[in-house]
Amino acid sequence: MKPLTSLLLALLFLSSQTVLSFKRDEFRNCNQTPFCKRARARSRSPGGCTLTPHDISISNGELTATLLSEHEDQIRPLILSLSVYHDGILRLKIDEDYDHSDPPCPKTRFQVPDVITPEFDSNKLWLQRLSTETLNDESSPSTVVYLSDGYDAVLRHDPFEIYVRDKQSGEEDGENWEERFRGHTDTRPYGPQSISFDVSFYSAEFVSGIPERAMSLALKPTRGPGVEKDVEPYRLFNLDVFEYLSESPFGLYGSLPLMISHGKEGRSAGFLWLNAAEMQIDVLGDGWDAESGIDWVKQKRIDTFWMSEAGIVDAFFFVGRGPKEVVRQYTSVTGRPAMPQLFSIAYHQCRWNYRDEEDVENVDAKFDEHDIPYDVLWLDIDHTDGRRYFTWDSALFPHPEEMQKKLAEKGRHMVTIVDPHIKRDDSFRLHKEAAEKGYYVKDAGGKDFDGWCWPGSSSYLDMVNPEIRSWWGDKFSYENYVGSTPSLYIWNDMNEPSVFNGPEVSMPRDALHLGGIEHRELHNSYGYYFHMATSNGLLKRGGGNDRPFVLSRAFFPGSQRYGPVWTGDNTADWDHLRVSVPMILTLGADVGGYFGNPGPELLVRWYQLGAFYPFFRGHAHQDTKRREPWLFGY
Ligand code: NBV
Repeated sequence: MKPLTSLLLALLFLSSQTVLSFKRDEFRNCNQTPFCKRARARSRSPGGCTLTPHDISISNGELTATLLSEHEDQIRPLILSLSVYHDGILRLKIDEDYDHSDPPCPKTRFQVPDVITPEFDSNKLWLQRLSTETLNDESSPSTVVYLSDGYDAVLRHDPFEIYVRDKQSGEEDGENWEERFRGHTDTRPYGPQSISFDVSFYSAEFVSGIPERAMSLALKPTRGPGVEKDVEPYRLFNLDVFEYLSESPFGLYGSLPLMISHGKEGRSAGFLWLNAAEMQIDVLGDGWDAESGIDWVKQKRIDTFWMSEAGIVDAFFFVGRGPKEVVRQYTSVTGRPAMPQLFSIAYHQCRWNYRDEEDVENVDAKFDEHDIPYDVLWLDIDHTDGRRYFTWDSALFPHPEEMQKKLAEKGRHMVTIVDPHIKRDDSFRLHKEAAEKGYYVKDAGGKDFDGWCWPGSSSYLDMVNPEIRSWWGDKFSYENYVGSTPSLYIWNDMNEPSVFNGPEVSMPRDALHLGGIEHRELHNSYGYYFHMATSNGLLKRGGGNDRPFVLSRAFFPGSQRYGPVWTGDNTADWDHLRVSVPMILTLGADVGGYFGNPGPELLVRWYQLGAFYPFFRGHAHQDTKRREPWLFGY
């Protein structure tokens, strides 16, 4: 028997309605995604791993080993390291051994920077010794590492597995180089480089996590008995999904590769894979592996299968007495949520768009007239001069400072939108400077990437580069953002990034970032770096004495340090009201439904529920009827 509340990992590394508008065909499914199709087609079982650990030893306070495959196609060995941190957190890293590579490796795999907090790194416990034991009735030995007073980490040699053991219980593609999707060609200059592995959650009644998707909190099985053949794995790939469906597992604007299990004994476990490339995850239903002889009822185990297009294994295992403890451990790795501005926990009023200064003044006055409390008024993309962010339309918003001051006198704030696509217009200073400094993401041919978004032809800043983030941050100073005042805060939208004419409405995977990193390797973190740069800019603007407020649509682990996120463009119907509840257990949602027109009853109910959302904002699409709360005659 395997121990209670344990996580197990076996690795396989490969080298190298209104709703009618949701267009499923615009996006890839698993069969159209070579790494996913190939990984899913392979047979899985914990015993099916072909890797074996060799030269297990301690180096730098960590357990290290070399992983060799029995397959002849293993191009270079893999290096494994297991490290232990305060609070019983286990970290597993696996990367290729570039030093013993023949032929020499042209490129190292991407490791996501700037997510793990420096404090977490300093919490590493220095391993002193390892013990090798033959556990229970197993035939092969295991190396055991002390994790905490309650738990050990076990590395089983054959078949290769890593799991967390509760001490007290005593239990234990078509592989072409180039690849095409809907007329877009991905050159894949480094060929296929995917990773996949199994993770099992013991004593688990259900698993949740891996937002964001408009469905129940508990994740339903995607494979196994009774699950239809064409059910897709859960996909983590930040996308701008137009008019998304309410009861659908389809992945939306943000990605958190964190899964949490919970069992009847009140124990929870968590697994985080820090990897920013596209990920797909299967949750396997009871009895998926009928031949294995596993008694699923007794086992109370949930098996999952994780696949990613690129990157390395950098995984964290958490165990605790409930989800709260797991989340605490998770935030000790990726950072605690930012302390919100007091005003930001109250009601926000938004619309695409409040037309002009007079409209702003009227809306503000009506709240007072009807004695409805509100704290923040928002301006969407059309307050700018031709969607050049940091500017104002001089005919519609000629006096931005005065407008903000009038609100501020009543203790109210304003939020303006700043998106990541920069209009390619030489008379726009921001663009000129960015182009001259070489700050844009490059296309596969090495030119500034040029994509279509709200302002027309646009380029995108390479936010993974700290120098560019710092330059961007300076744009929020009062001198640079002309017309801004201390009561103005920011909203980052479209940062998946959304590119209207790109594959799946996003950036091509072979676009290039700092140091030749391909976009495919960091896609899910692009919006995170943009959010980080904006938030740090506001911090600088306030001389360190003001808390930033920056709302972001895209997210990744660590986003909680920089500000709130929300569920994007939902719809004014009852299903979207309902699904907003499981969704906002991880995020916030537009009150009233973004698309469509809510009737009075739906809007009232939405306000009643929204008052309990962590981020409470009424918002609507430009084609909807005006719906400020006093317009409904109650
Ligand atoms: O900036 C316009 C909208 C915004 O109102 C909304 O909240 C975002 O989620 N934005 C998306 C772009 C277009 C939506 C159809």
